[in-house]
Amino acid sequence: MQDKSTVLTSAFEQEVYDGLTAQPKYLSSKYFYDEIGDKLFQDIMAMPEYYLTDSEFSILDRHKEKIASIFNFDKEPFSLFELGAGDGKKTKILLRHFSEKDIDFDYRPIDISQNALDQLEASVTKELPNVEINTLQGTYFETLANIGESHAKRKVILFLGSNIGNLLHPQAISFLQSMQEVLNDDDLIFMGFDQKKNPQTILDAYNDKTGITEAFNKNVLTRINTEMNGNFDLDKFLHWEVYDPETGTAKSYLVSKENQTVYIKSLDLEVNFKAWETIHTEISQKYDDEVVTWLANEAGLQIENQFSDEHEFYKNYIFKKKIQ
Ligand code: AVI
Repeated sequence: MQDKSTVLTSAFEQEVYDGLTAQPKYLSSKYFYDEIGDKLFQDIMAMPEYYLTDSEFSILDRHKEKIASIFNFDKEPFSLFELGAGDGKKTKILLRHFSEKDIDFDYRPIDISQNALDQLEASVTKELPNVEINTLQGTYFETLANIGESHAKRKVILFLGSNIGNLLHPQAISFLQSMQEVLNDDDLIFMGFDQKKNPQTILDAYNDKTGITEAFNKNVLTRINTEMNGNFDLDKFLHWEVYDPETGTAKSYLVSKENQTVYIKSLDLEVNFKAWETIHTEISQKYDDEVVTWLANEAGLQIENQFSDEHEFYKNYIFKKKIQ
């Protein structure tokens, strides 16, 4: 066990300590992402089973004209903020269309990674030279707070990829609330929500036969091994996915295949696993209109419009501040 002299130096260390000493054990999916995890997530998005990316791509392509007319309803200049822009592949559909239609806007992607922003800026400047891009480095919450209500132009905030699905409902509501707080009356939020559907389609998306999702899930253990001097044997854990069609919650686990003890040196922590004991690592929530309406309402927002792909697998909703 950890003695009193061991100092936990980062939020990651503290959360690993808390999660692996809890009953049942858990680790946060935010720690899947490092250079290897980012690449694995890119690979997931390119998998045929992971329908979310193609669905959102198709929505943006099919409805770009209508989306442009809503974003640009008053023909006044606006700023298009994007939270967690990544490589901007989907967003470029809108950027290209807005640029071709001579819509007056500037693009303000927000990301924690300066490297991701530099790459995005370089590719947008090359492919879409008429688009004005101003990158903002920081966490969503810091940067949103800084944008504030004082931003001179009207704001449209994009949050794509159903990233909200990695939050439990109470966290999703406070996240939406923190966005709502920076909105003026004419500002908009455009957000992706993966929908409830045939449970098998969902299980296939999170449990591909090629093992990419398994490697992604296990990357949190790899990170503990490299960053905290741990000795997890990845082969002694199963990737396991469950989906509850009633609540719409997909959950990922790592399941210990045998009785084993893992030692994490930086935490001076010995973790005992019984055979078939679980570590819960991620939720990927699936939604329907009722739940999205409820979340929005709780956060002081209302749905203005919604767009769906042809299979109704996925929806993008436009929110505004609720009229009191
Ligand atoms: C980033 N996030 C929305 C993905 C999802 O679908 O929950 C992460 C992911 N996990 C497994 N596959 C993809």
